[in-house]
Amino acid sequence: MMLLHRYETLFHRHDANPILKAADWPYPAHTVFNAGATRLRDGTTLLLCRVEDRRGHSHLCAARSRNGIDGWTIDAKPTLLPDPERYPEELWGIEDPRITFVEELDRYVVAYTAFSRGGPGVALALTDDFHHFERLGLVMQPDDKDAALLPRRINGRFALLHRPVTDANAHVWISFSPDLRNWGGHRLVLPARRGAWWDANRVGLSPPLIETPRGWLMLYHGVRRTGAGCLYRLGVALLDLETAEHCILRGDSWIFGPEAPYEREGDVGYVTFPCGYTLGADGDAINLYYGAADTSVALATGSVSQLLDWLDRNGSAA
Ligand code: BMA
Repeated sequence: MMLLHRYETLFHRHDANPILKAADWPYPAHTVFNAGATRLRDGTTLLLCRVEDRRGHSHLCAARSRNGIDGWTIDAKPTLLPDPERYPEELWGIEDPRITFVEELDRYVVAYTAFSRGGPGVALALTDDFHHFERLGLVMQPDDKDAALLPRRINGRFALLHRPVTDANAHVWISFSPDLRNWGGHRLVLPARRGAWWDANRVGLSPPLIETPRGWLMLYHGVRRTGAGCLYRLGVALLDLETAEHCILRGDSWIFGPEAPYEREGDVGYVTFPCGYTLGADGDAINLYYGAADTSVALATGSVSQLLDWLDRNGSAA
């Protein structure tokens, strides 16, 4: 259906963007982007940033701020470095963390991409302070990435969204586990569309799912390949609350994409890549943290209820 009204702005860029960049780092860093996010018990916003060095390898580094916008305190040295001797899957670095606080464990679970000869795979690590980490190792073998755990069990099992590459295309899947180590019950949740669509061929989960009374709200990225390269844009879908396996609504158009100069220019131009968010005290305001052009971290604000309302008007049953 053709849209007869103006496109709505669902996410508003912060004036202070980009809020974090390599020049802010206390040690040599080439680029800082694709940060996982959470709010700590004392209200501090913590960003677990992907930091790429001049070898091209990435590690993770924590930055903390009272207001989630400025005044960042950045760890003086890398917070989580690849450990290829014990975890060979991390040979070429660790990337794109997504953070989920799991009340049952009273710990944060970080899902990240471990990159090595076999390609990118999904690894998990547990922490309660972002200083000490317990690695669980690789839970999804290559080629797989863009994973995040749900904050609670679904019908008795932990649930992980992830993005395996299957038939040369890439779709979002869900898998289940009794113990975070053994995974099964794999199901396709959100397939990439085909043809001219903005989210044709390759999609992936962006930040962790947002639980709402109507279902799990999913922000996902679509990769549009063009003659000039790729465009990484953001879309929204709703998964059913009971199983998180079924997409009940999927937006037709993308809702956020590279427009600002810092999103269009950088190591990989035309990329907006959110890996985390925090919610406001009202449970509705979303602070979305995204990597801009694989070079810096930026912030955009939105609202859960507005996203749901937009989906009702611009989504279709998938
Ligand atoms: C994806 C991931 C992201 C990156 C994006 C654009 O495949 O590797 O880390 O931001 O490509 O380069």
